[in-house]
Amino acid sequence: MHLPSAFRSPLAVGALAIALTAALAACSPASTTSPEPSAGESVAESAAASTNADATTIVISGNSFGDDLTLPAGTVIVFRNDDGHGHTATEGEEGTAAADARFDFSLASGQTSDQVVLEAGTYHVTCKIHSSMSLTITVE
Ligand SMILES: [Cu+2]
Repeated sequence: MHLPSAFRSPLAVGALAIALTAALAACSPASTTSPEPSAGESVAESAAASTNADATTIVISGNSFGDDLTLPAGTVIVFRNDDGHGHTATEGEEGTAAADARFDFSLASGQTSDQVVLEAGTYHVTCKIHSSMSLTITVE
């Protein structure tokens, strides 16, 4: 059995090798043109969100918000429902949200609310499920 003459020719083998090299080079990415990542930005941005480390936690337990509070303006609060059933933490009175309520959280058992930044003034807090639940936060 004889190989076709082209495969025995050193010239043809050399041409094949060059063609393969060119094909491989075409597949590899052009590394010199990829954009440089901007230094230092992405890490700082992702670290801040959704931590309650600096928030004052108002614990709901035994169908109660606990004692009335006086807090400085700018304080960040969250509500945490430690009861085995749902509550709301709602700005309002006697189970009804205020017309201009600044928050109205539905909290399942064990759930923590979003943060509220307190402004100077008085906050009345109630639960829409248990109208007798009441908390007054005086913000100075
Ligand atoms: Cu409740």
